[in-house]
Amino acid sequence: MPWLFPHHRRYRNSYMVKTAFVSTLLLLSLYANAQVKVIRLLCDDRVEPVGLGDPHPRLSWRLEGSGQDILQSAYELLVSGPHSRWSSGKVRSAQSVHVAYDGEPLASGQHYSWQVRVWDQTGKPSAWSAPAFWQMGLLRPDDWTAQWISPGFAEDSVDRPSPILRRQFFAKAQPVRATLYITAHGLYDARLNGQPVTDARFTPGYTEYDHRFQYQAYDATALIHSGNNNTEVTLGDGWYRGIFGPWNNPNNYGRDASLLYQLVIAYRNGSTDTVISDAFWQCSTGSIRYADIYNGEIDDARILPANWTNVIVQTFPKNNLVATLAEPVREHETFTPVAILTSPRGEKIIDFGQNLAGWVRFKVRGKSGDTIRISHAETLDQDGNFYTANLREARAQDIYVLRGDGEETFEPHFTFHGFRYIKVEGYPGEIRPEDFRSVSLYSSLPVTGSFHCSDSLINRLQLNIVWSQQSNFIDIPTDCPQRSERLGWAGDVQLFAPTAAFNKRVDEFFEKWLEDVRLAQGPDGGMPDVVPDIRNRTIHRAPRGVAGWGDAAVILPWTLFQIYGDTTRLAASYNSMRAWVQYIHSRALNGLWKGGGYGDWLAPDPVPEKGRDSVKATPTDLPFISQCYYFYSTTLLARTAGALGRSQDSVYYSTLADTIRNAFLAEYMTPGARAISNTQTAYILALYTGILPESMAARAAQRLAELVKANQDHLGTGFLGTPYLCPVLTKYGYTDLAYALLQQTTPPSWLYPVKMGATTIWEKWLSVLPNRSINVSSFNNYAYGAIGDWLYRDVAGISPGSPGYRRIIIHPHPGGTLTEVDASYDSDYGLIRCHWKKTNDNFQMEVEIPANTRADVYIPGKDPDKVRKMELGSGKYSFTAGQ
Ligand code: RAM
Repeated sequence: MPWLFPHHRRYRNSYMVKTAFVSTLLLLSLYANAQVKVIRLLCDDRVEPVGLGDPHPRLSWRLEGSGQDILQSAYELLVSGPHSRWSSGKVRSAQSVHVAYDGEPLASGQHYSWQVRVWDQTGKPSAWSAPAFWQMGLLRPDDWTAQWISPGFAEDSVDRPSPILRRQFFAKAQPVRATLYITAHGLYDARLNGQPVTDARFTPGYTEYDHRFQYQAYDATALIHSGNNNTEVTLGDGWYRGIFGPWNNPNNYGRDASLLYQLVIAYRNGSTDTVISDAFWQCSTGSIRYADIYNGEIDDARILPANWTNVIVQTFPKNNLVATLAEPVREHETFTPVAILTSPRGEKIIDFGQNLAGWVRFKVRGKSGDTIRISHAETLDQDGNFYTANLREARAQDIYVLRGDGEETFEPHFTFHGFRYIKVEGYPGEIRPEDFRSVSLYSSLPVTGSFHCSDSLINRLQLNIVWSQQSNFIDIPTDCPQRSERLGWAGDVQLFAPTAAFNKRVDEFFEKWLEDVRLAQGPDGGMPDVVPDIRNRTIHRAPRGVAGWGDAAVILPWTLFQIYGDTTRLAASYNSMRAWVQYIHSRALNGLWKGGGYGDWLAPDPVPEKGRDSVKATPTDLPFISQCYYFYSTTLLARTAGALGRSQDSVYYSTLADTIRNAFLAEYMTPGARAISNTQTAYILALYTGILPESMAARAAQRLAELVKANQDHLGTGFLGTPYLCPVLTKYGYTDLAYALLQQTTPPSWLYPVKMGATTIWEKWLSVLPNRSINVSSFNNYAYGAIGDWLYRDVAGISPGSPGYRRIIIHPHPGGTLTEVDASYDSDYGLIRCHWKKTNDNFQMEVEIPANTRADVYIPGKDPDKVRKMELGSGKYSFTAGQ
């Protein structure tokens, strides 16, 4: 019995000795001179944002101090703007996250600086924090004096070079502040005096363009000088008018490429100049001869802009412009080639070692007109040849034509590819590894989580999850970065969101997407299964109301609320959540919703293998699945109503949930908890969603466990069942079985792809068969990466005990062959960490709890009765248990 607490007394002794000793030492030094510090000031969850659209920005800070049990008892905020000053006064409150600014109305374009100080639990004040700032965006349509402009020349409707728009302007002095507000129909690359204004890519981002365009605001002070200046903006087709969507149509949202540009230059004497897009701009085209998200980019470096002509002023609306919520896409890691190969077919191939979304940057010397073609692929085929069959219609090729004047560097601008390998054609001279880099591109969300354990295959799985997350977070959450799809599939989003939120800070990113959900939802509450809803532009009546996909309208806001505790945001989604439930409700008959759609998408057909009898998978009944989701969304809506103080709604939807449950039990379950679909997913959904009464849960869980065992410790689940398989097994006492599934290496399993060399999560359990033949699919789809939530939550044991982690649960579940796990999550309050280690003699656990929170810490024992629980305040603790 290596790490069991032999009996209660012994356990108490070992804990008391250890922690009492530690705390005594700390307390002595703490109360001698400790003063709490206030750090990491965030405004609307961002560091010093420029271009804020929120009239009541929500301010957050962290407390930092040595010792234990730090709590905030009061705070004071000070905000100073150009014409106003606001002090909150001393507010007796523990709130340190999302405190709404409540001073004078904030003015368009203005700069505000702010500071905060707090009082700790003993009433001792901190010093004032270092100042931070935010800058407002253009809040009203009238604030835009700029006009929409488009090139004045005729364009082809598909094969068109990227327009360049330019203007010269005069600055009467060196500015003290210059801010550029900018957006486009299409994508933009803006320069001032030849310098890029930003390292953000694919701006202004992808939204429901029929309803809204984001604009961005940039501090351009350093790029402008006294005297003559010039500015130039290149426009790409992007999501707006490039080829995109299920039928590969161009011009989905419009045919024009247009720019809206407003540069406000402020001088020391208080005066300002504004440079705007208007009829005085000129246009031409340059080296970018073609650029498209799916197909790639053609750059002819010999071509310089010439024949500048007039632009056209357009009357497009400006009342649909919105400030940008989320961090932009930027370039991130670069990879050097790990191998340069010649395939059996004679192709020159570079392997960068990591599948990702991005592009290749290379250097070259050659003659003017030499043409290099770079093709992209995620994998090689069974024989080692370049494999592109899974790209569907996406050409995914970049072409560069050389100027021929010495060393040239190329990287594209308005496309991205999902790839690990490239095929190089036409490269003059030898292909040298030092001349090629793959560059990853993704939304720059702060990293919040880390998970490491003693099993290197699981560590690679975690890394693959992170890579599939970032490859598919390119302004919108997508299903794949490589083929002619790259759509915001709602089911994938809601299933993966909890995992995504451990790895990175995702609230603004998903909130932006949720705003599009609200706009895309029909007046009847019906949810498209893809948002932005491009499918309804190209397919007549694309599905609405798909179980598990449409439910993202409810599940995602609720999930975000659990993690970030932001009631303002939850309230913003409330109507949309209710509309979705009403949509289902109005289509249900006798309490039953048949639903439609994809069911347990891509659930495996187990492939017979040597030494293992296969159990033929029967798909889970679609109406059964739909009913579970009907119940789940209704229950979450009732809870949301409760959290928002809408008690009538809460009662109404709880009662409706009972009706849904009763209909379910009558139609789909025997009294002995046998489901009409005898599948893992059926039991998983019935248990996870709570539609099964607790009285039936233990038996249903037992049946689930039996099904897993009958499948020789293999999962049999698709998109909907997989995320909750291990969590449900843990909840009902089958953690050992969950570990058996996690550590399984034959297919279908999470580690089979890892063993096959995967560097991202595959869309299918068997995207590559054991004989290495390829089963056409995406090699980069995060859906099955949803196991990550269980790794953090149950294996490492970190989860919110109350919305936003004000209260924390630390409850690790050791198991399998793991001897050590070290994981952390950087919550709004600070770092939460749990590190456990199992030796032959004992179980050791180190825990870190941030200031201004409290945690319920569970110390595992060998059987569930032996788990010990204690409540702790902030600090670092270590425990040793057992002999
Ligand atoms: C495919 C992808 C995507 C999924 C849909 C239903 O396009 O697998 O992830 O949500 O199908």
